[in-house]
Amino acid sequence: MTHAVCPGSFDPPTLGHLDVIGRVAGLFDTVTVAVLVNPNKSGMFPVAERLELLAGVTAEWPNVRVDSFSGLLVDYCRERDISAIVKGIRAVSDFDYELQMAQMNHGLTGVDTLFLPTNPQYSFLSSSLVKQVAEFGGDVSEHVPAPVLTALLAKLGRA
Ligand code: COD
Repeated sequence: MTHAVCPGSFDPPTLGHLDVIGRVAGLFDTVTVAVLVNPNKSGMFPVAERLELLAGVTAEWPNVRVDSFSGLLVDYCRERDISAIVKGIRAVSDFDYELQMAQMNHGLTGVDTLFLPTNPQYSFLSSSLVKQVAEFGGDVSEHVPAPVLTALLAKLGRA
């Protein structure tokens, strides 16, 4: 059984995240989408709501499950026998930091990180840009799944 993790903040999940998760679901027997619980950063969406949104938008892939974690990602992987971390790469700027994390994580426990290049249509897309555009009244309907858009607009009082 091959088991990969797609870790992230997912605050909120975007179509870029979803594209990567769907492609990973086709490559591994089981995929866990793991949301980091960051005690120093609450984010716009509480972790419980991110998990609920992720569970809904990944329901089409039966081998994808969602979970949250705190602490080191490598410990999470070791405890669950996860053999690969998969990250989406949007640009060279992503690669710089992701490479450092991948090498640190490999050094810590030997877990490997695989990089999936983003689908070009999502290469500029990030949760923070989505939030910023939505906060100032811009249309983000082409960048997030419908349930996320509904939740985002409700949060901004524009439901
Ligand atoms: N297209 C493709 N991929 C995308 C897109 C897009 N448009 N947007 C984001 N992604 C990818 C990101 O590159 C990333 O791989 C993943 O989706 C999640 O993105 P985010 O922005 O939701 O999450 P991040 O980057 O904030 O998550 C960082 C982690 C939580 C993975 C990281 O900080 C971590 O592992 N923390 C745990 C503590 C730890 O172990 N630290 C030591 C690291 S060496």
